Amino acid sequence: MVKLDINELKEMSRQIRRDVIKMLMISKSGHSGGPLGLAEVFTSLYFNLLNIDPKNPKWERRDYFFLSAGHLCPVWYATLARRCYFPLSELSTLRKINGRLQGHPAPAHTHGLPGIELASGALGQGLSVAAGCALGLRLDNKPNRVYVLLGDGELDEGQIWEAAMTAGHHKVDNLIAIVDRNYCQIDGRTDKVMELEPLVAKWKAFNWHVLECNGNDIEDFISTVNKGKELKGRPTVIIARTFMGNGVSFMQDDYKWHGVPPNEEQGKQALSELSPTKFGDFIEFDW
Ligand SMILES: Cc1ncc(C[n+]2csc(CCOP(=O)(O)OP(=O)(O)O)c2C)c(N)n1
Repeated sequence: MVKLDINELKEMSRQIRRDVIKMLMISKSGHSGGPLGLAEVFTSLYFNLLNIDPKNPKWERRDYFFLSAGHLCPVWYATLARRCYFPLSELSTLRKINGRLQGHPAPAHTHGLPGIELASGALGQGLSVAAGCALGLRLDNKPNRVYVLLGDGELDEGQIWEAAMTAGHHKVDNLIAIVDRNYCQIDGRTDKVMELEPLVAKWKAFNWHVLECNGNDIEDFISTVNKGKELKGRPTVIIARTFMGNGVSFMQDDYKWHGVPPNEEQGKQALSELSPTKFGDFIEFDW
């Protein structure tokens, strides 16, 4: 099991941000803001928290991870490549026709990537899948945990709350949902589009344990997930506060970066703010 120390985790999350910027500059299309905001969450999950074996993605004892908000996949692709699920060089194929890194994720058995178990992109479905998976594992007396990542705007989907009610009712305590609470969604701030507060009270009313943390702080996020693993009798939701576009000054906390890539000048600027790391870039640009 690979576990990086805290300084390496921080450096890896910066590298993953650099990867996301370069991938988007090459594809000239895709989502910048959400993926950049989640670099710490994905680094922590894949380099510290998840019980996984990249050499054997279908390992029977693995923790399951589902990305319900599929548009966030650039950060997932970069993390999976850094964790050696597939070659780093393939990151330059984001959104290319016939490639495995489509604009929304596809699983290995449908020509997608190893480590991906659910096609997503249509918002609202992942929590239902995760709850069913966790229930099935419990029925089989398996110790595996199930994690699912949801966007906060995604919580506007009614199916999320059907799944929340079901998981709460069945006391599915091998399930941890993470909400990317960046207060931004495609059309604006979440409070303007559809008020979610009081969000903690809502999840509690559906019989969930609720934890909150700073999702851009690796130590806080890891200790919160570890706390969630100990909670019994109910599913756990972690409301992880993040900033959309975190790490890039002109994208930070701005919903307009939800679904657009940086152009060359903006990409150069972003990379100058994210200094190179010891892990190295997957591609060098000939500016
Ligand atoms: C069922 C469905 N409806 C609408 C969309 C279009 N859509 C894509 S992303 C998005 C906003 C999601 O907001 P959030 O989950 O907060 O993601 P973030 O903006 O933080 O990346 C919407 C409405 C979709 N993908 N699926």
